[in-house]
Amino acid sequence: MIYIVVGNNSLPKVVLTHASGASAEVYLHGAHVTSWVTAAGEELFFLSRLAEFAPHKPIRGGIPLCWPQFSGQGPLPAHGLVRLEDWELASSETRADGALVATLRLSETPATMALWPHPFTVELMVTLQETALTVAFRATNTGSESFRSQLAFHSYFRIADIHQTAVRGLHEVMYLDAMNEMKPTLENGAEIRFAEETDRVYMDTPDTLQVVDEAKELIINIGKRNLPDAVIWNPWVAKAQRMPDYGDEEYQQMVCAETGRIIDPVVLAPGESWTGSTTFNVCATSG
Ligand code: TA6
Repeated sequence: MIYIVVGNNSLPKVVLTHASGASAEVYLHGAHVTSWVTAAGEELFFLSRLAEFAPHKPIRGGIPLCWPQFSGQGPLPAHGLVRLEDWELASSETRADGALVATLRLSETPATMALWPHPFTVELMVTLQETALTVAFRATNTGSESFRSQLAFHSYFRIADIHQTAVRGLHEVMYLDAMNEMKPTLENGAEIRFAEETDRVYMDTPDTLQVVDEAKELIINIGKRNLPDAVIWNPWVAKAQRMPDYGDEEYQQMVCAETGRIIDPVVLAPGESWTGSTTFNVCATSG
């Protein structure tokens, strides 16, 4: 089933409940996925206990959509415009195989045009299956001039303990280290572990990576299409204390493993569209 309910702070959210018991939630505010619960009852996304559900504020957790700009890599607000706008539920369907598909849509608004003078239509297709969640983002240039755009699914994963968590799949990949003036650096470890603030943009990455939650004996597999880059982020202690919508201790229960097109932005000519997608599924490491 797919239906709209009143969510936190009276913001509307789309709820998808699969026949298997799996479920997902997407706020119309920012087309922001805030929850994916597996059929086994495991919540895979982190959502801060201090997350603000307020107009023109991003929700801290889930999957913030960063478009047309990633982080501060341009003149727009951090991570762009669309995570701050109210989208609409354009369509919902149950496929013959039982998968649920909700499509959310946003076109330019006076607020976006004031900051970025380009007409556009963006869509987020959320597909929930028994053992997987897929998010697909499509951008269309509906204006008369070309524009460049970056996209990132800024996914916050809920983990039991950052000290027992690793990210795999980025061995021998070059990254830009935001903790060292964006210095190009080679990832020489088979897995990434965390002991300090970590903020890295990995370039031209393989199309699969994994978040390994050793304490919960779970692996979150992340498969991406048309998204060459990945970002790994944990704020650690000092930055966690500086974020008002994030608990001081919450850096221990989350890791961001983001998928995107950041280094080589997409240039869309008038009338052109572009799509990037990511599929998440989870498996046990024991047994
Ligand atoms: O993706 C990592 C990052 O760019 C970090 O530098 C940090 O700023 C994080 O995003 C959160 O950004 P936000 O604007 O959502 O607080």
